[in-house]
This record gives sequence, structure tokens and C-alpha cells, in this order.
Amino acid sequence: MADTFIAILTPPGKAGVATIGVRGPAAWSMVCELFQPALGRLPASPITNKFWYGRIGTTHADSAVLAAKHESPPYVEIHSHGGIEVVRFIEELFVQRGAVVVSWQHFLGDSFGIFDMLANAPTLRTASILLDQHDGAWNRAVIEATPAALDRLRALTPLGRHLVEPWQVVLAGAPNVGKSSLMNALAGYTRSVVTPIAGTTRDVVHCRLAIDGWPIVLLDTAGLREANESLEQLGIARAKAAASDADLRIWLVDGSEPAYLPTDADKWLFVINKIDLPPAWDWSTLTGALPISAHTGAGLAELCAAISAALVPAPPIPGEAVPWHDEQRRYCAAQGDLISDAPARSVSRSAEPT
Ligand SMILES: Nc1nc2c(ncn2[C@@H]2O[C@H](COP(=O)(O)OP(=O)(O)OP(=O)(O)O)[C@@H](O)[C@H]2O)c(=O)[nH]1
Ligand SMILES: [Mg+2]
Repeated sequence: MADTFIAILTPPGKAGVATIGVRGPAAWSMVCELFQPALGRLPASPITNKFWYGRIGTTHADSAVLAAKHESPPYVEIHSHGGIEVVRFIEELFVQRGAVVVSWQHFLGDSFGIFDMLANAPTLRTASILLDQHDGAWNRAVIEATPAALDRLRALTPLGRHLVEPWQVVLAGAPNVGKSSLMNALAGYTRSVVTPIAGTTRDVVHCRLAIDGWPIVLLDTAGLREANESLEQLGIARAKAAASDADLRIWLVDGSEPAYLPTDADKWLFVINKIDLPPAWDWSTLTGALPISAHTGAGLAELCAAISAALVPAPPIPGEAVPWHDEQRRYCAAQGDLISDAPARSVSRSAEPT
């Protein structure tokens, strides 16, 4: 006989209510043994979407709500008081009667991890994209599977990797240009130490935030310059490593001092800080650079918009599919190969003498 599974569907801890799922051939007979409705008796088999209030337990019992979710195979949920001991006690009652404890992911049949990702969605925007996937956006897109639809799925692949995992955005530049001040201005609190002394930040300082609903880890780094001191050299090495691993690199320059620019200019989004001070050079020479003031907040909204556009150039519309799982990304890549092969094959075939 197949197993009957039990899983605690709510997180462990102190709470008003916990939900415990029981599914399998023996689920209903176990419930009938353990649950006494406040009114009447339980039917011989579960009636889908019917609820009973009563008590669960034998010698000891606690009040609970029993919900029948499916008749066959029997699937019930018990909504009990929350709290580690009450939940453990109810789980134990079922285990004594032969139920097998499984994780909530296993219980919900979360083969592509969508429930797990939904539980860990860091922002409302990513949660709503994940809900669309849960509601079948991916299946609809795969049924359509036109070359244009597949192109679009491939374009959304990087976003799919960041619906839970944040993007890494690094702030780099010469010492004293205002990197830590910018981090604090974007974070909305003093995350990083700011002083007028060049070389203040020595290590990589992380800060989690959301820009335009996208989860981001902002990395403030040591100012880059020729350093003699070993501690500063170590900080600079870490800054360079953080920059090379980042999804987006922001190079900050001080508009009130002579500009210090990197040699690999094409890899950076340039931002000119301290525009509240008199300019020391012609900012228009740095094409595409965004002027801001970390002190007054000028230009920060435009900077956030630019960061958002750099990370997700064409965000999904509501209900649109986004590949969130490695297997789906592999599918998109493989379909791309098939489609790009297809015209080549038909051309060579038609070129053959008949
Ligand atoms: N006027 C003005 N001053 C600013 C602005 N942003 C930062 N500063 C000042 O510039 C100095 C250096 O700021 P930080 O944020 O510590 O600069 P940093 O780039 O992190 O410096 P290091 O950690 O040494 O590399 C401080 O005195 C800040 O108050 C700004 O937008 N306008
Ligand atoms: Mg700093």
C-alpha cells in the first residue's frame, strides 16, 4: 500500500495558527481516529472543500479546524494552534499511526521549486512574477513556442536567475568621491562609514535593498588608488574582485575634483557625484554619465531608473513567462539551437538537385 505523508506546511516558530497536511490512502482513517468534530460525526470519506471545527488528539487534545482538500487520494489539512510543541504533538499522533514525515516542498510536489521560490521572494514585484509562473505562464508560453516567444524567454533568462537571488551592484571609484555616501543615500540609513578622509572604506560593505522592485545587494568598496599601506592594498584587491564578479558596475567620479577614470570604460555605468558643488571639469565630456548629489538626493531617482533598466531592460508584463529553473533555461537554449538549425537544413535541402 502506498505511503501516507504528513508535512508541516507553515514555518516553525510561535504563531497563531499552523497548517499540517496529510495525504495518502490512510489519511482519512487516521483523521477519523484522531479528530472529534464539535458537532455531529465525520463522514465515511472526505468531502472536498468541507471544514469541521473540533478537537484533535486522544488523551490530550487541542482545538483545530479540519479541512478536506481532496477525496481521492484523501488529502486533509489540519489548522491547529501554532507553536513548536503543539505542531510536533499532532505530527507525532499521525507518525504513530504510520504516516511518513516529508518536507513541505516534497508534500506539495514542488518539482520546479516554484513554491520554495515564492516562499523566498524578496520583493512584491518578484513574488508577483513567480505567482504568474505558478499560475501557468510557463506552460502557456511553451505551448505557443514560436521563435519570437522563445527569443523573449531567452531574453528573460537573466531575470529568472534573480527572482530570489539578488543582483550584485558594485560602487567603485577613487577614494573620497562619495561611494559610501551614495550607498547610505540609496539604503536610506547609515550603512557605511563616511568621513572626509580619503581611504575610509577598507573592506567590501554589503547592503540589501530593492530598486524598482528588483532585489539588489549593493557593494561599497575601498577607493581605488596606488596604495603603499598593506591594509589599504588588501581593501583595493577586494574591491577589484567584487567589481569583476558584479552584475552591474558603477564608477563614481567627483564632479568637484579632477576626474579619475578606469581604463576599461565600456564596463562601467558612470555617475558624477557632488553636483551640489562647483564643477572642476566639463561633465558633458563623460558621455552618458548620470549627475547626482548623494548629499541633496538630486539625480538619485534617475540613477535608480538607470540601474533598473541596466538589470532588466524589458521587464515582463503581467502573466508573462519567465524561465525560473535550470531545466527551463536548458530547454530555451536547446530550442534556440533547433530553430536556428531549421532554416539552414531546409535551405541546403532545397539546394540539392532533385
Ligand atoms: N558636497 C558633497 N559632499 C559629498 C557628497 N557625497 C559625499 N560627500 C562628502 O565627500 C566625503 C567623502 O565621502 P565618502 O562617502 O566617505 O566617500 P568614499 O568614496 O566612500 O571614500 P573612501 O571610502 O575613502 O573611498 C565626505 O566628506 C562626504 O560628506 C555630495 O554629494 N556632495
Ligand atoms: Mg567609503
